[in-house]
Amino acid sequence: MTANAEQTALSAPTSHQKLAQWVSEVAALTQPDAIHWVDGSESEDLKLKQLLVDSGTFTKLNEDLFPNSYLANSDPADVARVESRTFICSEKEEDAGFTNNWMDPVEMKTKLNGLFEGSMRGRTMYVIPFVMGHLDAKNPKFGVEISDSAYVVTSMRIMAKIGNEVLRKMEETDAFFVPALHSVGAPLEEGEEDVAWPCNEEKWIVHFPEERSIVSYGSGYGGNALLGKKCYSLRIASVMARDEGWLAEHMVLMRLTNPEGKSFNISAAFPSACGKTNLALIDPTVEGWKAEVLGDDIVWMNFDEDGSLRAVNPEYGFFGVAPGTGWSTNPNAMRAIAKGNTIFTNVALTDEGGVWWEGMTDEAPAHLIDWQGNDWTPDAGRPAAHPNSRFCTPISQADMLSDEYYNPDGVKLDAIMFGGRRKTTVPLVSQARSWSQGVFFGSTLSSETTAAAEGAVGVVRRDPMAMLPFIGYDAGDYLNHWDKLRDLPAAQGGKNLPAVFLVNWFRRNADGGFAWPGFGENSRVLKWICDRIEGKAEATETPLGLIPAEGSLDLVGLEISDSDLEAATRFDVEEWKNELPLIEQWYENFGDHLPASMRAELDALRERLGA
Ligand code: GTP
Ligand code: SPV
Ligand code: MN
Repeated sequence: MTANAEQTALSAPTSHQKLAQWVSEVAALTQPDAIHWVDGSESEDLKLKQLLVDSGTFTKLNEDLFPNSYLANSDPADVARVESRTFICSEKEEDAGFTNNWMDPVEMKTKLNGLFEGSMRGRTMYVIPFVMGHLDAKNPKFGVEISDSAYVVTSMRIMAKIGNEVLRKMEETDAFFVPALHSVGAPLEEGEEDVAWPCNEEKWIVHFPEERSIVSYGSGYGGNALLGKKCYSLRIASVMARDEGWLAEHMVLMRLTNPEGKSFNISAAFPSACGKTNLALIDPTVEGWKAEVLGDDIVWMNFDEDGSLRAVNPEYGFFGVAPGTGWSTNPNAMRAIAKGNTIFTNVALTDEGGVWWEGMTDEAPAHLIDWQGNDWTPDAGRPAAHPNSRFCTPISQADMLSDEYYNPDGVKLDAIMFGGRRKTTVPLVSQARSWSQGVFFGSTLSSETTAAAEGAVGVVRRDPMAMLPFIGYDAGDYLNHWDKLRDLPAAQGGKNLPAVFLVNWFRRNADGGFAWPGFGENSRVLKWICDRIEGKAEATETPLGLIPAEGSLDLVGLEISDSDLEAATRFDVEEWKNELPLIEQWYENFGDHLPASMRAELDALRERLGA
């Protein structure tokens, strides 16, 4: 460590002893040129953005088109979460379960220590105090990320509450915080010129669930580097939730109000890049219904004294998939983005200093600079934006943000939806008959893979509760935790669990196109769900669950052919008979950790199918 950095570490501007000590240990190990305690101010933010422009990481966009907004193009080898390099290092291997990579924590720490030695040389080490969820929650969830990336600091400032206000609050109670250490793994030698997107070929995204700590090395991309998001709010939080009787989930949170003025709060778990942000920001097409957003990616749920499940969004921004987000499909997202204060990653740059991606407008501009910095024209034969390119925008910029977003107690949840991207088999909407069946829907959730993680795209994989890459412990224990919620609130004087629904916007018609128009038209399904809760909509029994009875799905004004409607909503016994062995096979992975109730649900389904 340079003398300068040593001085700063010693005079840490905090009375939080544990924090001061951790920062000085990390500085001694990583040997940064300087230490910067992030205060979270606007002036600091602007300085960091200028620094990122100077180093070539950021391109400042045209102030008239996108005020205070920037474009970052990443290294082409650092564009998505790296699940193969993501580890849950519990003390015992069986506690990580079959869905996670595992390594002995002592061995892992030795390895990481070697990598972090001198890893911040030539760079500034940023100390970012943050809180996920409300600062005035009963039990605020603090974290501190140490990172050598200014891109991470400016992005974390959008996604979480950071800086002095958080630090002061942590100091008041000497609060526990999750230490989250991040380095891009690209030290600079004396006189060495930096690159626009420093990273390392070797990547490690590591969680220590017992200790509740995170270490990430080698990547600068979103879910790998903004450690408050998936690493803390899902992987570590799911472990906290297991121990404390609550839930940390990969979900949208929204509020719908019917023409009579009654409001319903609904959460929805869809795997990555399967439509959460689009649903969260829905523009309902059904007459008289209003939608408000509370969250688009992560929901924390806890029981109140009445035994009702209450939900909050722990994040402060959207980190949304850009491609497919457009003025016709998602005008609410576009309006939020257009207010500025946005960081774009891996989208294309227009000649006017704006941004473009596939699906933003029907017609592509005649010339662009693509996400890799090359000239691009519509006949280029390759996408201009990376399929997993992202916009990072403050949630407060959404006009449709519900006032309840600011309620630290959260909203009472009326319904939970599970949904995946399936070309066949899964009908538009089905309601579970019981909580157990709802957990069965979640436990067997499946989807065709997308570009949000590395690997092949379009392969069907099971994704329990859309949490496959995010469960911080054994997946069977996780299902048990969900299943047991049935009993939990009883001790508190009653249970009031939300209704559960399975949805699929992505079923195909005979021509291979989407059978259901989706996007704003999904409000028709939401209406049916709310009406079911009120006992106003008719349903038909299927072996799986309850689907809309003829005429109970509001189709007024919808342009859809009879054959498409049939393709989207149909329950097909044969398709489900084919699905059974796949579920059977999936359940084998859980061994004796599979809840007995899930086995019973599968047996009952088989019987109802006559298989
Ligand atoms: P993560 O941020 O990775 O967790 O993704 P997400 O679940 O928020 O996904 P998002 O809403 O960004 O949507 C991903 C892709 O699905 C985009 O390309 C959308 O255009 C597309 N999509 C979303 N909703 C629908 C829909 O109702 N129908 C169809 N056909 N496509 C949709
Ligand atoms: C996802 O992949 O589910 C995302 C993007 O929301 S990331 O923050 O990279 O996890
Ligand atoms: Mn996500």
